[in-house]
Amino acid sequence: MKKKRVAIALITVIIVTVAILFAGCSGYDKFTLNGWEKIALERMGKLPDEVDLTKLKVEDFIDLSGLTTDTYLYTGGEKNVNNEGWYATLIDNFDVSYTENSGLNPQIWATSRHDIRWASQKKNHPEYANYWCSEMVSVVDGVVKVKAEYDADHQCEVCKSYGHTNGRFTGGFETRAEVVKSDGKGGRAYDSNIIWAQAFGYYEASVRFPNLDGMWSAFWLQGNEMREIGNDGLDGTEIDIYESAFRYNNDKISRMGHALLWNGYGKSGKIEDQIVKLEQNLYDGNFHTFSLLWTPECYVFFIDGYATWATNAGGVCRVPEFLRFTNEIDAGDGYGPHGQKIGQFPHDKSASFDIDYVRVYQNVNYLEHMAPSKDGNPYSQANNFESAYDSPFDTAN
Ligand SMILES: [Ca+2]
Ligand SMILES: [Ca+2]
Ligand SMILES: [Zn+2]
Repeated sequence: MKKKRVAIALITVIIVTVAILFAGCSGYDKFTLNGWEKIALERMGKLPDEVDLTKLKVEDFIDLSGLTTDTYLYTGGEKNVNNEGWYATLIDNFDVSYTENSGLNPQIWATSRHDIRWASQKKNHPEYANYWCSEMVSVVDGVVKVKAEYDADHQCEVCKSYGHTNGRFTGGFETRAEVVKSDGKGGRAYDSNIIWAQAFGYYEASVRFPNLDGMWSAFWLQGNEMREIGNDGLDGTEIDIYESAFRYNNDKISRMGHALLWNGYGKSGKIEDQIVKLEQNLYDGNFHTFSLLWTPECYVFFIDGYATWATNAGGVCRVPEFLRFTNEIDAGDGYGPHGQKIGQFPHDKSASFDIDYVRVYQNVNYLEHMAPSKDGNPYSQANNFESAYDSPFDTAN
């Protein structure tokens, strides 16, 4: 009996030692929550040393219980608000396929504009250019599929009229319609017509990455005023909930990038980003969830339901932003976002970025923190979701 206890104690010591050694070299992140874990801790009534900060879940931060996960669009009037003030605003399970609009609900979505996304980086290979085309987007069995493939004889009428017939084609869809017009100099310009936008709230999508060299996908938010140089990120911030440029993992650990970009993209542009290391393999061929809690005080990012980054960089955006799901292909340089080497897209293979659902919720307590709209009316398509913020350096709209 006594001997057995000693043996058990010894085995325990060995297991604990091995566990510590593994934890020491595994490289899984502690995750950088910058103190915003206090939102979860206060709700749970716990102290920081009582919880594992790598295991804080969405439901530790917010309570979405009692709210629908069925396809739904809030268009005004009665709200079904739960105890914590949350209500559903936009839920699309893509379980209804529309005859037009690549199968997407035209009340919510438009496909990203037919255009060149990245010019070829190889002079002798103009066909390495990456083009976006609506015809690459379809809704199949409750899933949006954004295909990516090389096409030497692309037949889309719009793409053909632009001379985009030989290259790497993919696309995206968003809650904004870009409408082409003349730039007055024989070229193309675009109106950015927002179909649906929201400031603050909780945003979640379940997606499966395209699994080929030279590719990445993204779930991100943008506003029409995010190029305005004044007001830091308050008048618009690109919020990259994720960008999947981390298929190559030399140490077999999954990585993912979150990012915030504000004050435009030129010299004035500011960026704050975070690359997190994960235990789970995000390239296992399954769907994974990526979500954002955007409060008036901070942003909290989640992967598969666990908080991976929190920050208030740029000041927190106070204007409505539209949603984007986009698929991208390298244009011969073999590099993707976050400085990642992603390889060359193979011309004899195709891949698909799959989106199973999108869920967005709002909280009644956040509404008063929104910036006023330009015309004083509620934000809507009528005022193109434009805020009263103005900047002498405005380079957008
Ligand atoms: Ca700004
Ligand atoms: Ca679905
Ligand atoms: Zn096209």
